[in-house]
This record gives sequence, C-alpha cells and structure tokens, in this order.
Amino acid sequence: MPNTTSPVVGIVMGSDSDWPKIRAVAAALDEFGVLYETRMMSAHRTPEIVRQYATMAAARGLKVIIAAAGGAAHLAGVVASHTALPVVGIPVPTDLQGGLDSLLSTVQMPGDVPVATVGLGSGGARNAGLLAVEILALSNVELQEKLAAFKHQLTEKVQEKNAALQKSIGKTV
Ligand code: RP5
Repeated sequence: MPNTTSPVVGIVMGSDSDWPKIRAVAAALDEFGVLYETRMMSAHRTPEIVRQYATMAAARGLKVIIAAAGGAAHLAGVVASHTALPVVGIPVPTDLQGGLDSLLSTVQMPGDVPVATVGLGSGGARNAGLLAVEILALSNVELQEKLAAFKHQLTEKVQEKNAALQKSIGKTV
C-alpha cells in the first residue's frame, strides 16, 4: 500500500488449485499498489496453521484478510473466528452447480462472525480485491484519490461503450 513496505492484505486459499480461479484478486490489489502476501492453507487439512496465521495476522501488520476456498469452504469462516480483522471470503467455483456449495458455505456464517462474501468467478475475486482497497482507503487519502479516479474511469468507459452501441444500432446518444 502507498506509504507501507510490508503486506497489509493477506490472501489465503485452501488449495493451489484455487489460484488460477482467483488470481484477479491480486491483479486488483496491484492496480492500486496495495502490498499483499499469498499463502496456501486449509481449514481441514492444516487447521493449526490457519489458526496461527489468523491469530497473528493483526500483530504482523495485516489490515484485511481475503480467504478463498471451494466445496465445503470453511476457510474464510475459520479465519474470521480467530481474528477481529475484516475478512473477505471468495467462494471458488466448483463442478457442483458452478460453486453453489462454495458460495453457501462461505456466505452463510452464523451471527457474530462476519465474512464479507463476494460472488463466484473472476468478477467476485476482483471485487474481493477492490473491497479490500476500499477498507484500506478509510484511513489512506492516496487510496481514496485512486478510488475516485477509478470510479471516474468506469463512468467514462460505460459512456464510450454506450456511444459505440448507439452507433452500431443506428441511433444517436
Ligand atoms: C478446498 O477444497 C480448496 O479450497 C479447493 O477449492 C478444494 C479442492 O482442493 P484440492 O483437492 O484441489 O486440493 O479446500
């Protein structure tokens, strides 16, 4: 992140098989110059490593944890149970109805243990990164300015596409 030299976002994933499906999260953080670390750990296969990581995260300087898992996707919830940092959950697509299992097991947390769950697919992974940026921007003016510019660019892009669409269908904007 601007003005930091160590990671402020931790990206954890349940398996190396998750990475190709969620790498858009890292791209989003890169766009804003936010420093992050990536770790593979599993709520089921390495529960003690998950506990230690989540317990120490705030003391190590992390501000947000993004957790991705598929299937019986308990990683984000278990991480959230061990830290008061904001946790963003990415449900990883699976063969079961596109990842409905991942989505429900990530989003359906009991009260008292929030996980901010994004959607399935690369759009969801990108949104996880952007949500982390927005959280960090609450206390970082440089990120606030970058987000304002980002929103402005979104408007311009849509207006350009709208103009092209109107032209292609023979109407004026
Ligand atoms: C989950 O099980 C992982 O997050 C992954 O999405 C899924 C399958 O893992 P592998 O068997 O490919 O390692 O814990």
